[in-house]
Amino acid sequence: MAGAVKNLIGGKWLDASSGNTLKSINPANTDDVVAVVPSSGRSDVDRAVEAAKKAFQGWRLTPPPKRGEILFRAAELLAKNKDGLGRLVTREMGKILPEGLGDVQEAIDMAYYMAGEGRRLSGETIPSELPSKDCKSVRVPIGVFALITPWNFPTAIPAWKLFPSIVSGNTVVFKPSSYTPVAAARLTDLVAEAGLPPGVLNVVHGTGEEIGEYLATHPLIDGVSFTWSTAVGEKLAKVCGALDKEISCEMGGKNPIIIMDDARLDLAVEGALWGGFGTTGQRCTAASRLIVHENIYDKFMDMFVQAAKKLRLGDGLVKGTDVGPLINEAQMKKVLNYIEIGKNEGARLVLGGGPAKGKGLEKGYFVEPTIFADVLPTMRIAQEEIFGPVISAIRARDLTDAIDIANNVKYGLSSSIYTQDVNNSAVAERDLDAGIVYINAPTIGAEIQLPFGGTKKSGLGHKEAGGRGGALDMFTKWKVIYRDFSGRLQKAQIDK
Ligand code: UN1
Repeated sequence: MAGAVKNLIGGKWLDASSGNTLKSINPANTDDVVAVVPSSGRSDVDRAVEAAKKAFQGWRLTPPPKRGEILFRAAELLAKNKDGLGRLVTREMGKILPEGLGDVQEAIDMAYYMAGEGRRLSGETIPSELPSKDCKSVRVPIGVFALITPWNFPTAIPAWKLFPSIVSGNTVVFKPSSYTPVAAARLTDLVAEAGLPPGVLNVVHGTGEEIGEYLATHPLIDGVSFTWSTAVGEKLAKVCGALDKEISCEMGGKNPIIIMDDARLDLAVEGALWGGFGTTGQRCTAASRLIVHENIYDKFMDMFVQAAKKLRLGDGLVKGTDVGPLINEAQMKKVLNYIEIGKNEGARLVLGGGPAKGKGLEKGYFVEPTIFADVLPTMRIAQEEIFGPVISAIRARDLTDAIDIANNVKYGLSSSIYTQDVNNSAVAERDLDAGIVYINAPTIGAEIQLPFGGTKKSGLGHKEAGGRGGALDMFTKWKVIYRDFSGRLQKAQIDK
């Protein structure tokens, strides 16, 4: 057991006021209880939001470089604890250990990057049309933020939201997924230990059903940053919009890799395996569609299926494992259901297609890496987000056809093309309707110093990560200051 986890409210570690708890379970071995966690209710949320509200005035006035120094210390603590925290991510979420460590590394990167923002957070100075008058725009914090995060990146996605919101001068109430609360709690322990004043960062554990919407719509909440499904994000955006709250949502994806007939097929096979089956397909950025030029379709598919057959399923903590379990029974049922849908739609199952059996897999939520060939672009398995190890391969006549197929879904998060032709890559870069385009790399692996987010039903509001054009826009608002030191009334736009 990793022990018991508590809420963090106004600098104090507390149980849920009801005393209710929930268990965090290892998805590779359901006998393994990672920890017991508070199952909070509305009164816990009320307390946390009030603590954040109370801390806001002091934090708003703390110089940003000082806020950044605390984040720098948090980054150092995270780096020191990377190994243990990475193992915890793997144990609680299921992704293989190199990815568990990568999850933590993404959080570390974000902490260092946002620590530096403390000394930038810059606006503009712009000349006035009048003498002895100056004008500038400054970024100011928005207030109290609700941060609601999913289970697939238990430390990285919280870090995308926590560090920029805090360095910008907001105070926050963070509700991590109830499937990965322990890794989130360990992350926030380390951030608190770095020296944040009480109430700046509050953590409330519990289920989305119980407290998610209540937190987001709380009267004292000024802004909401949410990552998970399009259905929940759109609903939250509607209710929060009606309440005049700032809200940004990162949501689903149906990300394509286009493989042209001039591509290096060895590279494309490797990229498709990593993009499609990495994290067991449980990324918003997962490559769930391969759009393959008809001239090389058979050859590529042959190479791809042969390579996918070699993937080893198992506990992510065991060395040599390539693919871990799904997060829980509900996700497993959803993925298996999509496999049935694919079969019924007439797609050709060429690998996998069911729960994985074998030694070491008895007690986890394992599904075989699954590949459907000859998928038509209109089939549900080519249109809907599955969030599991299921890849649909579609034939394309040429680049124009491939881009049409790629764009003809409701999502637009990430996309990719494999080609050795500079003109093909330029056309794809211009015409793929997605927030992220990769050339000769799979759809996953965005770096934190660039904005992250999608078009269409993949994203709402501001982008995550990055600085300008990304998270700083999410967590600050612009204020414009005019200062007249002429000692007389000067009138803009009025002829003398
Ligand atoms: C997600 O899937 O929700 O680009 C986030 C990537 C990671 C982040 C994914 N850096 O795949």
